[in-house]
Amino acid sequence: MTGVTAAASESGRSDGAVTDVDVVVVGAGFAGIYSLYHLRDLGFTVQVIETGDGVGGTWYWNRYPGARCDVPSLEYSYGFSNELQQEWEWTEIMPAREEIEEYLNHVVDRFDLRRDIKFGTRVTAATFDEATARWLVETDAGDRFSAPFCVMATGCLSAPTMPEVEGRDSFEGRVLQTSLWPREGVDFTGLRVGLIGTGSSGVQATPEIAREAEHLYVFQRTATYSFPAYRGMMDPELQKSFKANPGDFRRRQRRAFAGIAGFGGALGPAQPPERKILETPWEEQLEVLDELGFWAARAWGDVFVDLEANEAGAELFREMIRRTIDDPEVAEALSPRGYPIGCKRLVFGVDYYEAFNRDNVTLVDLRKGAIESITPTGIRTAQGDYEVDVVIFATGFDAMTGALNRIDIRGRDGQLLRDVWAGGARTLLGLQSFGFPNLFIITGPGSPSVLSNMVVGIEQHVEWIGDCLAYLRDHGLRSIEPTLAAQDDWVEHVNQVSEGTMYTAPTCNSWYLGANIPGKPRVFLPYVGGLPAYIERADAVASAGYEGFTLA
Ligand code: NA7
Repeated sequence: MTGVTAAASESGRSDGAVTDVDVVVVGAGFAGIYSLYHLRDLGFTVQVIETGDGVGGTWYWNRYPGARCDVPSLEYSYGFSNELQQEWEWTEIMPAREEIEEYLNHVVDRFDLRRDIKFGTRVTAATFDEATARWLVETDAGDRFSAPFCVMATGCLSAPTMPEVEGRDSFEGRVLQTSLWPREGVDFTGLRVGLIGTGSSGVQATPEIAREAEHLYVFQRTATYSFPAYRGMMDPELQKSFKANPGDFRRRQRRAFAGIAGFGGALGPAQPPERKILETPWEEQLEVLDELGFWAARAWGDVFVDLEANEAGAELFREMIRRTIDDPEVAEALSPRGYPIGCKRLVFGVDYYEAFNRDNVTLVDLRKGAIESITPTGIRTAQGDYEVDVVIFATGFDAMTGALNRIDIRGRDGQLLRDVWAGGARTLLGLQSFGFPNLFIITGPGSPSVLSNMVVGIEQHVEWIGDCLAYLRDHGLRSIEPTLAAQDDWVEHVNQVSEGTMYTAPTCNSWYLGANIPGKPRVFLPYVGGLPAYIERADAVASAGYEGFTLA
């Protein structure tokens, strides 16, 4: 079905050539790659459009030193092809960015997918034409694709944000962003570096940059709970036992709350233990601290479900910081206070706290005086000036909705998705939004997405979409869209299950809630009910002939 039609196209536009395909997929990370493979396998013609010059999404862009996945490699990999699982050898338990990028390039070449990916091209607009029930997708390179279906595989953390700091453009040194890191890498030898942000990116980069730079200043607005990341080379026996029965392992993943089967035990116990921190005397808590270090805070069943218990766990965590950091003032500045453990996505680092014992690392606690401006020679705060050669922004993303809202997505009646979502994203199952027929979102807001193993969530979504498109084709139908009532019910359910959890505590300000973006409505974006319950619901909807959706 792929072909170039000139001038008057089915999309109704007449100003240039339009390429017709069955499905346009936006993005070539884990989600876009599998969408291409799976939908092509089902007989659809697919065009993938990717901004980067290579595949990988998150693992293509975030090239900062120390970038690493916090889910074990055997868990964080595709299960759709047994041949692929058998032939690929992971070298580390927790894969580094480079290894994941290599893996995804292997997948793309192995299944001959590259020929249908257009690289170095950003999608700027997607417009639905009701008369033809087709999407017109336009790019910054002037391409125009027309397709009945559009799959947004745009990622949950792919729209970087850089705060509007006065004077940023006046800086005479180099400005870097962790999520847009230069491909050739950066040599910090002999340089004074200012790193802003202490989320996962800042925490992973800190010890790496500290080893190289003349001096590293870490500008911290909120002290983080950083747990020691598991590091280790892959045990060949473990990999062998995985390969002996990967099907069983993949089934267990989909039955696990967060899509992680716990294979090899690298993430500790899968279920929270029975004991309660609120019923444990401090001396006994300290014994657990002696044994488990920072992980002690997670060794009680009540820490993640009860705010008082959570604060007890946080105090134990702070005790471990005091034990780790030489300077008591620095230890106090690094101690997270005022928000629960787990309300923000857990951060995993290697030697993060230890880096602050180095002579060439200074913590700048912004609670004692915020950043006021960037000067030509450094960073000015209310507590003084810091002269640096490089400023690095590790300041995060407009999560879950940012990448979609940066595209002019116009559905029925010309309505813009970002306007419709101005008060908060609304979807049915995180897959589709009312008013936007035939537009699918992979791991969209309202699905387990970032609260589960992304690869498992992605595979499940791609397969659901594939089944749906095949169903429409088999039944001679051309469009699908949620009903408003079903969408409202789902949004209410998503909100309901998040109520009373750590995630929505009044003291919590996370990107899950959009709280890191000025003006973004405070709405809890992912679905916290767990992957198994979600899959059960999504499967039931499909089995009932796509109940809650309008098919035409
Ligand atoms: P995060 O987790 O959103 O972290 C961003 C960090 O940047 C965080 O410490 C922020 O402080 C800080 N930040 C943001 N804006 C500013 C300004 N204006 N001044 C000072 N500090 C600021 O992004 P990451 O890239 O680290 O990680 C994103 C996800 O990737 C992570 O959760 C994993 O899923 C992988 P704040 O806490 O808002 O006070």
